[in-house]
Amino acid sequence: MGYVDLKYTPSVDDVVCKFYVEPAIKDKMYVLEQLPAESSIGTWTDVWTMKPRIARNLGAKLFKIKNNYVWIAYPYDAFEARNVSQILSSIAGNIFGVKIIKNLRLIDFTIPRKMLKHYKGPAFGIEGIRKLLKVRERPLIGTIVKPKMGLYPKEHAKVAYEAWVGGVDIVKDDENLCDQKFCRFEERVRETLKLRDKAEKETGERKMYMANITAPTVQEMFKRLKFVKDHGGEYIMIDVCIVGYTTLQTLREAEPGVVLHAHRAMHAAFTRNPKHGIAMQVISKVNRLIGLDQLHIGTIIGKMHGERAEVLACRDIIVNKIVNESEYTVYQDWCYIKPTFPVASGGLNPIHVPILLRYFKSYDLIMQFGGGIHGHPLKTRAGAKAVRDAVDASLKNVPLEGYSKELDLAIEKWGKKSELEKKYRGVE
Ligand code: CAP
Ligand code: MG
Repeated sequence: MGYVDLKYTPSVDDVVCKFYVEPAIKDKMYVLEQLPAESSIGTWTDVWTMKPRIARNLGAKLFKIKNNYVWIAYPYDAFEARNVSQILSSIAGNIFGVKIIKNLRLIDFTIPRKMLKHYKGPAFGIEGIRKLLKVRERPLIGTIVKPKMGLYPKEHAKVAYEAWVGGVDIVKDDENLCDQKFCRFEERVRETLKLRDKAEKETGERKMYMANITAPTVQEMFKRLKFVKDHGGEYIMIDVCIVGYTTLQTLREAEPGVVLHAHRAMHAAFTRNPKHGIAMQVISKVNRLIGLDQLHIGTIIGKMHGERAEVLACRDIIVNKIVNESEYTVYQDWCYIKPTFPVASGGLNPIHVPILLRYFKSYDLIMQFGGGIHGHPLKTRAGAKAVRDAVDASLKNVPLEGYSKELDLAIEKWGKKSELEKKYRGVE
């Protein structure tokens, strides 16, 4: 059967994928036939069990080729619409391992309106989170308790408290802190939420704690979620790429009633190679679809890999109602699905604040600083104040230098803004 049909026009119900493909053999057309075949109904040879109705109703069609890019339409009926795991098992499954393909990258895919309606999307979204935190006109500030692990529960809570009092809105666990013997989950949550209440009283601001509920089983995750809620927590965090999409759908569909923060640890194992794997745009899309309220998408300027155009494409995918076709995206109308709050994290310090605002061109950004707060010369509280001051100064459009003692000390430790500007020339 012919899987390549350049005359085919996708229907509004098709799932359309954009791939980058490099064949490993000379016969490029053979490869382009195999790609839609293996990701829908085909295998390496004809089979007697194939029926005309299967080919007609469920076969994918490669309908556009431009250099190494191809667009493939998958019929709606090929999918269990409410099952992200099943969708990925087709469009992002076996095809990555087929020998005749040297490199293959899924760049983005369109979710048809008919499929969208099976999903809840974020419960809070950007508006809901701003309402909860009572912060309207500025980016939100977060920190990760450092070191990543090893602190006892009371020490962990104290670091969180210092950060909140210094000016941070949200404190989170690190991705590998779960329920180890030196810092039991329940004791950590109890102690940290106790000090959150104290910080709220003292500052008059809302303060949030994102406990990492990543656990060995979904049941255990629900147990930890319940513990957080029973103790007055309003947020939880999940290592989304590690626990998998079935887990995420299970959690979201249970209407957990707390903000869901998505930490994307492990994503780079499949998103980083520009020629092979699954682009971060795809991860961004499924997280918004399922209904994660916040998602790490990269910083452009921090310690983690992430090209500017891709980071901004991910931002558009999780924030905009309509995403237009571009080099990094396919068309998407999100209809009623709320936006996910983008998170920039990894290697940030206060000097990065104005640069981040210029890159992202929006206050709808959660900026997270781990080392950039707890590594401040005057320790955590001063580090948090330096970040908050950097946000204030940036919003007033005044220089960071001379704004406060804490900010000056941060600049002294991590470098002059002007030097950073030079390094990252090209910021518009
Ligand atoms: C940041 C962080 C986050 C990264 C993850 C870390 O700490 O806690 O996990 O941001 O990367 O452990 O590195 P620092 P990404 O602020 O001290 O770097 O957000 O790109 O997924
Ligand atoms: Mg971390």
